[in-house]
Amino acid sequence: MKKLPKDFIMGGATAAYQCEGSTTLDGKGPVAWDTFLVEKGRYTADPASDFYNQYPVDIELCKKFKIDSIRMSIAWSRIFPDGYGKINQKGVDFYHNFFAECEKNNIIPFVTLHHFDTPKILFDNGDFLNRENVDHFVDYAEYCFKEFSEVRYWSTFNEIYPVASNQYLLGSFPPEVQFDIKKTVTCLHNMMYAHARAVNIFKDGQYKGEIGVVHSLEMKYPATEKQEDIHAAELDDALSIKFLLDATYLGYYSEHTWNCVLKILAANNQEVQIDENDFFEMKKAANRNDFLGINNYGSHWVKEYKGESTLNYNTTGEKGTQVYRIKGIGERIVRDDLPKTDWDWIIYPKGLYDLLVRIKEEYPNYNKVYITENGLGYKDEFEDGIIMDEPRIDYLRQHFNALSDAISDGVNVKGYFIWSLMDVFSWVNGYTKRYGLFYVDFKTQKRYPKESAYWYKQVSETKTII
Ligand code: BGP
Repeated sequence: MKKLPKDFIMGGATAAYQCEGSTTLDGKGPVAWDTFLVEKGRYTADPASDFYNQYPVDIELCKKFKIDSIRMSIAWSRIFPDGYGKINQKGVDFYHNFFAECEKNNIIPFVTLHHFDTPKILFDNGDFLNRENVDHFVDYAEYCFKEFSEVRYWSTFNEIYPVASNQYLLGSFPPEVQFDIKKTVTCLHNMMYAHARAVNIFKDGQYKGEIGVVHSLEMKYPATEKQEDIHAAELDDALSIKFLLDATYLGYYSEHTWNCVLKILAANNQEVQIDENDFFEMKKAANRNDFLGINNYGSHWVKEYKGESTLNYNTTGEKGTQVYRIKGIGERIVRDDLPKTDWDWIIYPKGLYDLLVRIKEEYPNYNKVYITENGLGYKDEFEDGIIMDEPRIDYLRQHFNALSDAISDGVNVKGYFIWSLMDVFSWVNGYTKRYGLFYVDFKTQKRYPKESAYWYKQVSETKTII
């Protein structure tokens, strides 16, 4: 049986919009998702897991189940309903109360400043395509560093790549723009620049604690050994992995990364201008990241694709319906020989191992890693309060083993946050795709520990992967 280090943090992850509910309560400002979900008529983020009222229950569960830390996010529009300017004291109080409850129970809050929920006024104004919003984000970050001095772990952003690609490439998030590489790259760069500025403010201001960023990083492998497929995987990798890690740890884009991005843009008849002055802040921040947060749910196999972009994003859990072909990059193929979730996400724990080893080799200044999200989306069955989620335990066991191997091979991984702590609502999949250690009955808001919660507790107590 493999082991984890003694000081390894075992956590559970959440995000404000996916768990809090109370989306219009106590002065909270709107976000684009509020109207988007109503327009789609599928479901809304109310009540979600009613974390706004239930957080003491969730903290208590953490304590009981030996979960050391809750990864959560501050809803920017609870603090600044318009994104900037007037402060909403009730929002500020809510988070102070939450942090105090954590402190009382010895649970570490691991705080993200932005998890897909830009205040609506700023979102409608161009979100991170608009450089004014970079300034607003940085001001919001600085306000939080000063106000919430009880926090010791800060992440600037959650998943910059999915923000940019879901908004402007795949169109699965509002404003539902598809196949716009220029907007995708501009958004990626502006958010990385905003991250760098926030890091520099944090470090120059000598705030206590650690700061980092949470990236979604999933390996891209060539579908075959053909040169064309190797190149397609390289292009996908450059845009979705290297662009982010170069920006984070080099403070500029390497020649290889930038050439790949230019190639993708050219294939789509687009160009991007980046202000060279941005690299000043980015280079200054490159060695100041205390940690890298990694969200990892699977891996991708890519082959050459020469046609127009076509997509089908599996939002229903109907296996085998996913299609992903992007002009100028390639096609992510279905691997029939590998297990998949009902939402067509390929389960490949070795991908996590390969990714970690690669980061250590390619970006030696990465400092340390927290796995900030990983977990299995599953249609849990609830029978008289009992939830036997054996496939989730199996998924976790395999990923913990991969992690332990990476640690043995010298990667500095200091903690793991399962997605998700309790069941939450899923952005494009609603309430049926469950990830939690604790089952939430969304009608009564009662929590029930799943079988996996007992497994997780044992791993946390023994630091042994059972
Ligand atoms: C990540 C997000 C989370 C969460 C998770 C699962 O990209 O950071 O917020 O939603 O993915 O995704 P989904 O709910 O689409 O299955």
